[in-house]
Amino acid sequence: MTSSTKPQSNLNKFEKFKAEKDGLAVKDELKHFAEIGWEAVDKTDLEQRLKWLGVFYRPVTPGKFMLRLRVPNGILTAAQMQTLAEIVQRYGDDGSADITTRQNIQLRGIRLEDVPDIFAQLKAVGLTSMQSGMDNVRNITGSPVAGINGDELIDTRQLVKDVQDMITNSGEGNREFTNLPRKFNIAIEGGRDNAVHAEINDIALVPAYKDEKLGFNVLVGGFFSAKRCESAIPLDAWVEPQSEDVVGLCRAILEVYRDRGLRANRQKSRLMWLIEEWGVETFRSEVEKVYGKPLATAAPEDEINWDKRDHIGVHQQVQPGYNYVGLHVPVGRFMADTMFELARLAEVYGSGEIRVTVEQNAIIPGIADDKLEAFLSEPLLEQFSIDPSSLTRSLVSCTGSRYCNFALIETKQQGFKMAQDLDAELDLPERVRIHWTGCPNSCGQPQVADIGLMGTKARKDGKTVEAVDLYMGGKVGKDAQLGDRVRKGIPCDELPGVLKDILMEEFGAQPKA
Ligand code: SRM
Ligand code: SF4
Repeated sequence: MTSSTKPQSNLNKFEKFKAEKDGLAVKDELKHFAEIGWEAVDKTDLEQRLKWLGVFYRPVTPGKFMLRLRVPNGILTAAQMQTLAEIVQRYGDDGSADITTRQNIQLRGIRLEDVPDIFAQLKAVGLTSMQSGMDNVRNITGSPVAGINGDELIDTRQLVKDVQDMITNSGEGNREFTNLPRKFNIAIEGGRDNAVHAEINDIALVPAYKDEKLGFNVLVGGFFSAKRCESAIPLDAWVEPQSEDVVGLCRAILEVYRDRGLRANRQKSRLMWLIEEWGVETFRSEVEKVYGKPLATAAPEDEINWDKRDHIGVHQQVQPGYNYVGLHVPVGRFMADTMFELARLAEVYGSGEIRVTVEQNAIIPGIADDKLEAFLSEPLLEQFSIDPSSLTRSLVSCTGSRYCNFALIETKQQGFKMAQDLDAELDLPERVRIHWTGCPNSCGQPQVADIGLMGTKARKDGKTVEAVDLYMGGKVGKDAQLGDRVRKGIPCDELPGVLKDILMEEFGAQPKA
């Protein structure tokens, strides 16, 4: 059953507009929109359906749209990065790009009338933005060092791409999966350090040996929302690491979610709510029916048994004589010039590839030993350091109020400044991962951080001020676990002092000599 034929009752407004016209339908209207101008576009098409194409109207910057791409497994070619740089460049100071917490890229400053051209440019280099927003499957994440990491168990690159191609009809758009009850996240991890935060995805495949054979254990139902956050739970299933099985299983889970997922209340529509309503055994057997063959039971344990790495700095690849170098991109933000430069460096020194991470940083792989020294003296590395100071190194931030109308606070700029200031004051014995998120939607994943900061408002001296709720105790890598809110409503101007105390009391920070 496709989404459009699903019988609906008690439809909420999102279900109604999806039933009236599929989000993907606006793809054929882009030229018309370009002619009439964004102000004349139907409100639902403008503010909602365009997101099916990755085109986001930004109420904070009307007329300057955000374009969310898909970057499967976080891997881009230099030519793709160059194209993205060219797109952003035409918008001058309005043009920029962000690496997202899903190992993806978003472009800013985009004019709606340019979108048809931009889509042609993207297609020419094999990129797509289809189905990257609203009730669709988001960018599919994988280890950013897939295929180059000596300790890898499964190279996920092709698998991630195959799953994306199935969902998006190779980037052209696929109406089979454009009317899910809600957004949906998939991660496929092939390494031991859980680079993808498997536990916070609706489907996560994690490496596991079953009867000495390597494959994936399957976790389901992880999600964050303003109402509730949950870690994924075991489906008690194991799949072989072949495209047919991995794609088939993802398809089966998506079909069950699409056709049977809860749609009445958007606050209770993510996959976990369905799993809970049915019980995981029933969910598993419904998936198995659609999968069309018996699902193997899970391996007793998975192979996620390392601490999480951040990939910054120089690392030897599995290919002898080659290195990958992780560059710290402060709060994930690029301008056209830095994107051109990254593309150039990847071509001149590396294998012509750039990878991005869920920590919003970049990796250039394939740098031969004899080119390393010259690479490390390139001016871009002064901006995108391979040895950043402690707190800035592990800083992650969502978009915040600069561009996001849900935001209750500004995030990237003040987060970066606070990290820099505290780095200047304190010596830290180990990494402390601080994540900022501008509102309870949790795009900046404060629950996975050592210190998570979630935007809110507080009253101070009779005024409403920007503030944060404080989360602590998030663990990543092996034994990943979500942090909890431990304090509410800390005004942002008091935050540097609060963070300093926490860093000294709980993370062994010492004032610099
Ligand atoms: Fe998110 C909505 C940005 C990762 C949970 N998210 C939004 C919107 C689209 C809201 C809007 O229309 O303004 C934000 C766009 C702002 C902008 O202009 O950039 C937005 N989310 C982001 C990004 C860009 C944050 C970042 O700076 O990296 C991330 C883009 C990922 C991507 O490439 O697709 C991003 N969002 C996440 C994550 C993290 C993750 O996936 O690991 C989450 C929590 C995990 C999850 O979804 O389970 C997340 N975003 C949300 C939610 C709450 C979902 C829910 O079930 O309630 C919303 C609001 C919604 O969907 O109703 C939301
Ligand atoms: Fe916007 Fe809130 Fe997501 Fe930040 S967490 S990008 S403020 S929706």
